[in-house]
Amino acid sequence: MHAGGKYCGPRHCSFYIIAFLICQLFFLVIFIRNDDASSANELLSFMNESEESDHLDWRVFISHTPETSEDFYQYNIHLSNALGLIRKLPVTRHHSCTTRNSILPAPLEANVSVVISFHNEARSMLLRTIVSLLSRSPEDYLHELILVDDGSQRDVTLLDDLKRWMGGVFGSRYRLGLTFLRNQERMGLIWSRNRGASLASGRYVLFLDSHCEVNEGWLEPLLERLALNTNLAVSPLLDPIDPTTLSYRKGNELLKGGFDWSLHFHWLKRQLTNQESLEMPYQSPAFAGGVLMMSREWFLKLGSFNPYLKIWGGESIELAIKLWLCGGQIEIVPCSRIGHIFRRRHAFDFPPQSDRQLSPAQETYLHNSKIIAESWLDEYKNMFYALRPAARRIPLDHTYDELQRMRKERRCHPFEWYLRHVSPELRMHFDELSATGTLRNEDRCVHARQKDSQPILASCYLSDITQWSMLRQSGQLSTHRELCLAVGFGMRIALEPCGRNETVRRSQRWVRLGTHLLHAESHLCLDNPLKDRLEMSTCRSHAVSQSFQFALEMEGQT
Ligand code: LR7
Ligand code: MN
Repeated sequence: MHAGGKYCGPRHCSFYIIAFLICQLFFLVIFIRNDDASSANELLSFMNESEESDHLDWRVFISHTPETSEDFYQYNIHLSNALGLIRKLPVTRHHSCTTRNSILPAPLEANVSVVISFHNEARSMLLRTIVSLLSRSPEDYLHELILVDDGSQRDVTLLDDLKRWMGGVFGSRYRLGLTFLRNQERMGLIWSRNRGASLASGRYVLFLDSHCEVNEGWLEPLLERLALNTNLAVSPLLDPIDPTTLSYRKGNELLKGGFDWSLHFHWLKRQLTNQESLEMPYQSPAFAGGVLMMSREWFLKLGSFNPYLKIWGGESIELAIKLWLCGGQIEIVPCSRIGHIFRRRHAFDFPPQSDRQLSPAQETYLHNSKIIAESWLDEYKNMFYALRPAARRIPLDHTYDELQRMRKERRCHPFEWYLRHVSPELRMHFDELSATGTLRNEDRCVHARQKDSQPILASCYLSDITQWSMLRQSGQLSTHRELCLAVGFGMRIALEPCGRNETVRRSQRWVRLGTHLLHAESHLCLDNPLKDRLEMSTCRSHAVSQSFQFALEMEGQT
């Protein structure tokens, strides 16, 4: 090998060293500039100053929102348009969340695919959802955004315009994956979210409504919890955004997600234990509504959202039940905050269904609930049917073989386990009752109409026919609105707010003698002497007019 060329002398060497240092400096400058560009401020100012570039300006994008009536979106559209791309949000989480650093895995092991399905969403609202996500998530952990336009009707160019706008802003500068999908026909949010998730490639998948604003530091606390347990699924704490004023308020940390025996979602109160503080993650029987994040692989293994559920409703309850029963857990993480507009009514129609007595929205929800009951509730499904008798009439066009196979393969617990270990509230409600459901006398049922306090007998097939609960301890007979059947002045039957103190309770106490309902204080029996009337009269053991049956007897079932 020759000397010369390959090895440097002192003069040459200093030249190389200086050149090397200059290169380093050059790369450092580029690196710092890039790093800056990824910060939220830079991102926002770039979006704001983008008029000179050739992509669609966001103000133009919003100005193409079709003219609609005020209640088309069920929120204040003018205010939403006026708010712009992003706004400062109040800090709603506990101050300790801001001061502590989350311990996170490397980005490649913890990156997130966000799936947003929308149907008839206003441009400004959807944009704010997306921009809040992009500017308040650490870039390395946000893997991709999958947007599904679920057959929006008025604004058919929205998705294409959005593609142009986002392509212009993010096209060459970010590693963020962008997928835009459109269902030509509306498929419902459950199917659409599944479609999005099936195309995702991040470690985790997050589902979000299209009218949310994520708050500062929302992602890190969720990632931190998920990294500790692969079978965990998490929800942030939801901060409500008012649909009229769009004001962003602080959500309640003392609530967890749950559902009742009709399979309706409810917030449940929780109590802090001695060692617990408000900002600590806590277990929850169900998700905080529909925002949830979990391992994509685990989501797919559990069969995604049940694909037989239609349009809207029940999917997060179904996922919660199967998660808990098949080896997972759910936590709500109060250091993670996401704002959501809670609308007073649905902002969309439901496709027509077959049952004349139910609205399409009711029937769709009932259909979905029936699938959950049949798939997961085992013998407790009787409780569901007792409270939602109309569900029996709803036809289902599939069998449960696949799901039962999954339950077996994954050795999922029976529903009993969920009652024992996950939702004592649901179990307590079951244990509290001695009978429930409609209360039938021959072919008619005892019905408490909204407008008056005098119950009558009505067709058992009314869609809102009253469901009664007979409380084991107090003997009270209550409706779901916490009104109790009582006997008042002149032996008149009336509905009163269910009493908690002894005196009131005594006048609301009923004793069951066979199928008779005996009022404890007056010793008279509930009777139907004439047409739809209800009266109190002397008990006669064989009187058919005094015979009342509940849809479900719980005696001996616990
Ligand atoms: O046919 C439809 N196709 C859709 O893509 C109907 C709706 N959608 C979209 C819609 O545009 C919205 O983005 O689906 C999303 C949810 O519909 P909303 O916002 O009209 O209803 P909601 O806020 O009452 O939804 C709650 O219940 C749903 C039941 O299926 C889902 O679980 C939602 O995720 C749930 N939302 C929340 O709990 C709010 C939390 C924020 C989030 C995410
Ligand atoms: Mn919503």
